[in-house]
Amino acid sequence: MSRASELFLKRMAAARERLLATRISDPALAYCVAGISRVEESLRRPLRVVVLGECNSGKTSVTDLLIGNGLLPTSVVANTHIPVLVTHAPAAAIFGIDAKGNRIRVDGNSDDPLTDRTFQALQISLPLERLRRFQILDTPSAGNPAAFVGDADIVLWCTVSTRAWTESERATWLGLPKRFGRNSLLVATHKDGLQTDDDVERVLNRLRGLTGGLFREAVLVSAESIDDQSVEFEQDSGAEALRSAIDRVASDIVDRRTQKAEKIVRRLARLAFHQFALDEVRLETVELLRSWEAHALALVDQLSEGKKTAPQTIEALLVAYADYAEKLRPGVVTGDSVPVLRSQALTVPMQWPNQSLPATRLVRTLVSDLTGLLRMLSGNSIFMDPTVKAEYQTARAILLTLADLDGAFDALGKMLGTPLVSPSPA
Ligand SMILES: Nc1nc2c(ncn2[C@@H]2O[C@H](COP(=O)(O)OP(=O)(O)O)[C@@H](O)[C@H]2O)c(=O)[nH]1
Ligand SMILES: [Mg+2]
Repeated sequence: MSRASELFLKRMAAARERLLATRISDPALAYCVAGISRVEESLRRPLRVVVLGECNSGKTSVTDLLIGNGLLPTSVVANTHIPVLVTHAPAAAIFGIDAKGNRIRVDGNSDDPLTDRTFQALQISLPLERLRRFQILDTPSAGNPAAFVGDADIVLWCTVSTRAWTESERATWLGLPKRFGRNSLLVATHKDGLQTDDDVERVLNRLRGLTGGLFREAVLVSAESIDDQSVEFEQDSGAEALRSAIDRVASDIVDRRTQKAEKIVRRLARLAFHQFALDEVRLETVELLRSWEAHALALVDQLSEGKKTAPQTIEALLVAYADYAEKLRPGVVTGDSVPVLRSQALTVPMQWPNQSLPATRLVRTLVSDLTGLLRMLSGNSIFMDPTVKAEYQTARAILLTLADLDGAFDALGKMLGTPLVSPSPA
C-alpha cells in the first residue's frame, strides 16, 4: 500500500466515523457514509496476482517462492489440473470449490477427502502477512489462460530461462487483453541452471530483446523448492527481486485506484452536501430560499435556451447568490465574516465547455452548490438544541472538506479567468 493511499484511507475512516458520531439521521449523510465505506473496502481489497505459463514452466514453484519458499502444501497442489487460489486467513485451511461455487473444506479429519469430488478450483488460506496485500492464483497448464485473468490485477508469465519465449508463448501472450502490459512481469525460472553471472546477464538481455514492450520487467528466479528460507537464499533465488518488482507494479495500481477513489468521494460528498438537511432551515427563510431556487432555475433555462452564455449565467448567479446570502444573514457578504466564495486571483483561463449540454450541467451543479451554501446560512431552526446545531455544523464542515468545494470553485474561477467574487469596496 502506498503512502498516499494509506493517508487517504485514514482520512476516510476518520471522516466516516465523525459523521456517524454526529448521530444526525439524514438520508444524505447515510448515503455518503455508506459510499465512503464501499470506497475504503475496494481500496483495501488485496490485489490478485495470476501466474501463467506453459506446462512445467514453474508456475507452482513461483507461487511457492512468492509466499515464502516451502510454505505451499505442494503435495496438494503439484500436478493439479485446476487453478489454486492462495489467500490470507487467520488460520490455515484448504477448500475445494465445486461447480456451483460452494467452498467445501477438505483438509480436516472429518472433511471430504480431496479425491472424492470433482472441484473446479482449490483455495488455500494461510496466515501469512504477505497475503493480506496479494492473493495469488496458480493456474493449471492446460486450458485457456484468458479464462484466468478476468479478475487479475497483476499477471506473471513463467518461462524456463534456457528455452525461454517460444513462438507458442508469444502467441498465447498476445491473445490476452492488452491492459496487462504495464501490469505484467516475465518470470524466467531455472536461474540455477545457468552457470555464471554472464549467463544470467545474457539470458536477461535476450529475453528483454525478444519481449520488448510486452512486459514491464523481466526477472530471473530459482524457484525449485528446497527447504531454505535464509536471507542468502532469498537473494540468490531472486525471490526478493521478484517481490520488489511486483511491489512496484502494485504501488502504481494502488496509486491509480486511490486517485479514482478520491474523485468518487468528492462527488459523493458534494451530492450529500446538496441534499443535506433539506428540512432543517429556519422557518422565516423558507420563502427566501424558494425564491432563490426559482430565480436560479430561470437563469439555467435562459442558458439552455441559448439566451445567455455560460459566463454570463454564472455571473448573474453569483450576483444573486450574494444578494440572497446577505438577506439570509446580514453582514455575511459585505461584512468581515468569512466570505463563502473566494477564489485565488487566477491567471490561466481554462477552456469552456463548448457544447451547451456540458455548460448547462456545470451551471446546474453550481446552482446546487450555491443552494447548499445558502441553506447553510438559513440552517438550524432556532428551536434546535445548541449541541444538535453544533453537530450539524460539524457534518457540513466534513462534507465540504470531502467535496473540496474550494477546489471546485477555483476551477470555475480559472474558467472565468477572473476571481469569482471581486473584493467588495470598503
Ligand atoms: N532447478 C529448478 N527446477 C525448477 C525451477 N522451477 C521449477 N522447477 C521444477 O520444474 C518442475 C515443474 O515445476 P512446476 O512449478 O510444477 O511447474 P508448473 O507446471 O508450471 O506449475 C518441478 O519439478 C519443479 O521442481 C527452478 O527455478 N529451478
Ligand atoms: Mg503447476
